[in-house]
Amino acid sequence: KILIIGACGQIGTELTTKLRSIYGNDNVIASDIRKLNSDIVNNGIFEVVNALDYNQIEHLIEKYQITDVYLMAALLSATAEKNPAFAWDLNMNSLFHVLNLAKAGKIKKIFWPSSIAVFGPTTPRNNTPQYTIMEPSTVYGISKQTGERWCEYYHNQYGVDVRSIRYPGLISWTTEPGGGTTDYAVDIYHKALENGTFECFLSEDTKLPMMYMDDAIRATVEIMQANADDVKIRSSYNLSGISFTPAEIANEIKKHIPDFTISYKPDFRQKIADSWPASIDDSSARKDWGWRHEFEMDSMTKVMLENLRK
Ligand code: VAH
Repeated sequence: KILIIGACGQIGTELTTKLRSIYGNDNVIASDIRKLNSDIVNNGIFEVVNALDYNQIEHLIEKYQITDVYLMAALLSATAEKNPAFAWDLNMNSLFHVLNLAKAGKIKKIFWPSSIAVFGPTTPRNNTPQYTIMEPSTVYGISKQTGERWCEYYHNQYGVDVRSIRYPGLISWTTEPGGGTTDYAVDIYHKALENGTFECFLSEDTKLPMMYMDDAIRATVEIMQANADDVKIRSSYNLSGISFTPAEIANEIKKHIPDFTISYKPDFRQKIADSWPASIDDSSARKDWGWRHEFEMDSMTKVMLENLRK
């Protein structure tokens, strides 16, 4: 049985729906700090839980005889910069709770999301390797890098089966992001359809690694279904889909909405984006557990606009 913590968030919503469809509604328990998404709350089992409360999580694990936990609760990069102390508390201590429950033998497998934000301004920007300089300059990035170290430590010292992916910016028409630096790449589609124009908080040539949500969810399911021996990296895997700049995505949208216009007004998030890679080398994920991305910028844009139009 599966427990998803943070089931109403940007990734959690789609992950919960996917896991329910694969493993059945009775085997997937969704949880979040509040009842934030009516589909997730009403279409299966839902529990209110605080990711910072060890006892609450332990209680749910015993109540439903949980074996696998997906810990999706976190503060994203931009929000974390506004509240560093709380971001650190939430992002780190929720992870410790789950790692310690696995160490105590109460759960068997953990999924924990990392991010390309683990890299920093001194990291090689293009085709960033799996193993390279990592000096993240955001609280979010520091929390993800530290989390990766602890995941690997718990695996090596206590045999905890924890699996992780460094997600790029994720783009979806079903759920909206909250508080990230890559959020513009979702908002641009909404604004293109609503107003035909978009003001971007990053500069036109800011290239960042991105991925269509379906690919990211499939990667998550695949790494969790892989044989334990094939998951050789127990910190977190580089994962790559597409990389583009705001100008490039705007041009792609113009193919469907010819009158679409974009303007640029970089804010504090520009500095965060500038500290991150432009593209990612994910050959380890491809080799170890057979990862392949499907969506390119054109196919993603088509699906995004088609579905948002409805
Ligand atoms: C953020 N979407 O912008 C997240 C992500 C690649 C960055 O982890 O904070």
